[in-house]
Amino acid sequence: MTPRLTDWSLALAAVLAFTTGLVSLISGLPQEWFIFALHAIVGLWLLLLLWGKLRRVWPRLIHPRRWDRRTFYGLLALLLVTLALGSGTWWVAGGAWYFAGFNLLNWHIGLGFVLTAAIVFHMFARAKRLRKRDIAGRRRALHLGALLLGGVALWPTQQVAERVLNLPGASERFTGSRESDSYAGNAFPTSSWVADAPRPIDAQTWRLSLRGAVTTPRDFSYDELVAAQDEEEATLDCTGGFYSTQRWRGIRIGRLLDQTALDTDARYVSFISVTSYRWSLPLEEAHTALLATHIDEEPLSHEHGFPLRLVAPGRRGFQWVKWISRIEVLAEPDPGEVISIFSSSFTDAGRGK
Ligand SMILES: Nc1nc2c(c(=O)[nH]1)N[C@H]1C(S)=C(S)[C@@H](COP(=O)(O)O)O[C@H]1N2
Ligand SMILES: [Mo]
Repeated sequence: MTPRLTDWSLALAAVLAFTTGLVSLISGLPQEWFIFALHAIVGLWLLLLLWGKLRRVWPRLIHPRRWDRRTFYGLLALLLVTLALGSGTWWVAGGAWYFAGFNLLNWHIGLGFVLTAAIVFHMFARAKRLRKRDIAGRRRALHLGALLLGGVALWPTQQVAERVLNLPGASERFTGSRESDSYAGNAFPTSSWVADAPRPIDAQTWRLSLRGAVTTPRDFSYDELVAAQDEEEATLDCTGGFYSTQRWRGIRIGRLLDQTALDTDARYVSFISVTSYRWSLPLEEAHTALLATHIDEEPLSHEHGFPLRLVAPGRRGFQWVKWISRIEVLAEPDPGEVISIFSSSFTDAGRGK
């Protein structure tokens, strides 16, 4: 392949790796497994392409006479790519390594963002146009096709190897998350998207308010919600890399919404924490989701969102809002919720004031 074709293939692979990685963060339904497979395949493809690029720039790296400022950036980029691909691959194989309090998956995600930014910057500064002769010709096409196929073929090989070698990663869920303390009540790990840490909530004075596109806004007491006794077994799957299946108890959101009439333009239901952290579900999905007060017979612990948290099967953990005090029925989607999950930790309530 010509240098330009290698470089443009690398750029394409990087864009695909970034998008599939981003989409994987909000994927949790079993039928969305292919997003994760695609992400892995693109990673393996990147590895093959890098091999080609490395062979080309190798002489420039090993001869001190040929070093310049660009060598330094080249080496930095190589290090970044190695760490990003390495952390992902190692996590998938079952690696349990922590650095600065973050696991390999956390590092993989962080490095993915940094690397993408670096590539975009590099392309604006140095990208050369693809010419016809970079892509024309049977040999070129065959070569490119072989590399693509190589990436696709490596994926099942890696999956089988993982099982044959019985690597710890073989027991991971399709999302890459590892099981932790299922059916163990409040004992499973607790997690925050950033650092939400509100004060414990007094259930006797706490109220859940239902507002928005409804004919009569309503407040519910803790005891009213507990009385419903609806149950749901569901898996909380955190993008940080653990999952836990529990029997949740509380009130089905459909049952709650039935207590008032919805406006005809009602489309989404937004769940809002005392810290202002919020997330919404389409109305139909919200109907079947649960607002949990208990895990098995135990009330939720403070860390798990007492008095009330969202249990949204098939959604990733960060969407399972904890410490809910308000529900708002919406006519439009709420793009601001994406910002709310980052900013809530900086509100007074989020900092525990
Ligand atoms: N209010 C609020 N809800 C939240 C979060 C948060 O930071 N604030 N973190 C989310 C994340 S990232 C996950 S994985 C789950 C973790 O739930 P757990 O602590 O019960 O395990 O809660 C979600 N709900
Ligand atoms: Mo999470």
